Amino acid sequence: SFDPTPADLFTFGLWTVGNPGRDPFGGPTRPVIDPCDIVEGLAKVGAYGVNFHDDDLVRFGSSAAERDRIVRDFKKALDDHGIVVPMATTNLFGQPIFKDGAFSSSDPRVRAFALAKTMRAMDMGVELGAKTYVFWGGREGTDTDACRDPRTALGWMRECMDFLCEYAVDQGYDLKFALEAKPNEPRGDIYLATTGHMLHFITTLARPEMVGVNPEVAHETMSGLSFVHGVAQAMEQGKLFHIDLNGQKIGRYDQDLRFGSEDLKQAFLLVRLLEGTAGGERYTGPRHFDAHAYRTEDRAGVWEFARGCMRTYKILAERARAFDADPEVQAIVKERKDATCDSLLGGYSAEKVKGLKALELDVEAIGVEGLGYERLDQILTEHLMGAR
Ligand code: GLT
Ligand code: MN
Ligand code: MN
Ligand code: MN
Repeated sequence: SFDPTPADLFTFGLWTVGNPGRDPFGGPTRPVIDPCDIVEGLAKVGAYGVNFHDDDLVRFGSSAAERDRIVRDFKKALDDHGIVVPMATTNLFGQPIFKDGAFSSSDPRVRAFALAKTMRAMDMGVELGAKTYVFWGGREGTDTDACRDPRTALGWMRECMDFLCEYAVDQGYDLKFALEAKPNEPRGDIYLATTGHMLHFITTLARPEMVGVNPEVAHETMSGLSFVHGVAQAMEQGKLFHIDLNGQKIGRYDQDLRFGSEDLKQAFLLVRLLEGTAGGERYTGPRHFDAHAYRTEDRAGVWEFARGCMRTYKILAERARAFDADPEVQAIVKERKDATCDSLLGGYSAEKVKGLKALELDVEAIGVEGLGYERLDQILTEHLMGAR
């Protein structure tokens, strides 16, 4: 059955199923719901976990006593419904103080406030069980690059990330960080625009082993890039710490649509990669949906949306298994062998240099060999359409 169960590790953010349907041109179309009711709803649809920003759970400006009461109630709801909190994050974009960035703001008061807010949010996340901490720097960027040297901004961002890694270690937290890229929106240009930028930035940190990425389908697609390639690069380096699944049309604003509702083929190839049906290592972390229902929907429509994300993922996983088990597919993609060339590839040696330069290959014959990828892609399409 394609009905989701907690064993599937599907998670949603409070801000996703709790999204009231506001957009830049119109107010909410759905009432705000209490985080505890969201937990109950998620349990009913078969989800595994819930993630949140500090401000999703405890309204900005709440007193310490209010915070403690909210956390206590939320914990009880989690226990009552068997829902876990795998990931938490900080809202460093909503308040006016972050209008010109948080960690990259030119104002040291803003950077200091951002650090303090993040540490408090980390404390709360850890208290509720989070093992992964996401950083989405939505305001870390510019509307006019005349305002600061981007190199200075990157330095400040590094300084803050290093500070927070030390904080986590100092507190004895069992926490890894996952950086989420986006090219633009809400800023004209956001620093570290893609997962590739993030992967390099991580190598410049003081504790690179603590930090990985949280790629999002919509964000990489906005950049016009292959999401599958970005995720694969992160996986190959052991850096896929978390993932934001959703749907997106290329060249648009950040749509955050139901998973698989756009570019089903890319979604298929993504699930195939994550599930390792072609033989590669499987992603074992939570499958997080950072998406929200159409603004046209009421509460029932929101739960329909949530079920849709999860069912589509499971159906695609089943389709991917069938595709990779298809003998015709295996025949086309099987590993090619050539004893001479294989012995000359791999690690460098002076011997191999000689061998490679002396190699005589029928370049023309190889150049005209057909690879069968038209057939392969058609088989993929037919599996996807349920015709095989
Ligand atoms: C915001 C953003 C998402 C991020 C969230 C985590 S906040 O909804 O659009 O892509 O993942 O900060
Ligand atoms: Mn996201
Ligand atoms: Mn979004
Ligand atoms: Mn998004």
